[in-house]
Amino acid sequence: MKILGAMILAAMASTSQVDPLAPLPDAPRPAPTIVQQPMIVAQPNDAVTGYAAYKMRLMALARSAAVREATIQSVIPSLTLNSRVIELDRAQPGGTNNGNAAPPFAPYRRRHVTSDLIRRGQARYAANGQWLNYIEQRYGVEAGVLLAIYGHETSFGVVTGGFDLLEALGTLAYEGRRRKFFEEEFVAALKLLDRGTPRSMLKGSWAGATGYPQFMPSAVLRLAADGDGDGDANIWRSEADGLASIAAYFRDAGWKPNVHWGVPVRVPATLNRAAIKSKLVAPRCPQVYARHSQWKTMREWRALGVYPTGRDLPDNEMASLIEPDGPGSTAYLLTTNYRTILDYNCSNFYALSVGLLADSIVGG
Ligand SMILES: [Ca+2]
Repeated sequence: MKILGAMILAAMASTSQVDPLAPLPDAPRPAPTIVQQPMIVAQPNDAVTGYAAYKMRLMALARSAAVREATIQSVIPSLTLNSRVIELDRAQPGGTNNGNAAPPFAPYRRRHVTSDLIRRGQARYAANGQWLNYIEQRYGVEAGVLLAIYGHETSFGVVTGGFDLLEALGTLAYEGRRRKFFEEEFVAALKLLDRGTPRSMLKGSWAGATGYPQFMPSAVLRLAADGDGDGDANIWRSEADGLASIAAYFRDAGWKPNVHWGVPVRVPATLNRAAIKSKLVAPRCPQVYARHSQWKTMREWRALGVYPTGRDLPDNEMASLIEPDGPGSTAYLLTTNYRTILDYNCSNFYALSVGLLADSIVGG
């Protein structure tokens, strides 16, 4: 989830169509070759020697974070590099910005707000009213949005990733593109082991996201929640716990109860776009926020001739405008809660399709 943000951002700014919501890129490896060590990167001697030395650093980091010595010894000495993880990481745009136009939203939306996801989301919504209500009440986050995140991230638990998290995170930390980030996540994964989570449970995407919410290990430590009331927060086996954990994440990121994410609107052709352009530069993923207009109240938007086409928002609600495919196409007014979805995954396409899927599941 979150760590894909920069990649998605870069993808949006480039013509290369990197799709953050495609099934996680951890399909089974191609048929095994005869090489006995497929997990080792090219230049095996250099990489192995280098990694052996680097693992000493991982051990030191783990010790300074008070990870139990038995946990350290059970994981790090036998840890190997995963060449597939390196390959997938290097295939990412890596934050380069070539200044090309963003790809269109409409086809993305068709791929990610599908009748299949809507149907399966509706079935879950109908069947699990009791615990969904409980989670909604407890965290103040709409069940539709929780189900939409769950559907988008893992196709409702079908695709949660099969990479060994410690191996993937150790590899990414060693590779070094975002070393500090992955070192911290590696240590967080060790702490999950300390806390009693079995290694066999710690599977996920090549980029280290795990479980139904596709949390990074530090988010699991901080926010995993018990949604079914059995006293345990298991984001890998309990859907209710997975959704409660997503809700905990949203509440922590500032989601306000009873404020919808946004609404589709009709924009008059005469609207002066230059006059509503935002002058703020966001500290985090600025290219994503740059596509949002200035904030105005719904009353002010109506005065400019911008009207919701379906569901409405209160007059005093603040919203900013996005026209993902430019003037004359679809347009949405977005509330502060939309930004919480961006906190989960910083991509306008992601956040819009989560909102639209939520509306289709629960009824906009
Ligand atoms: Ca539970």
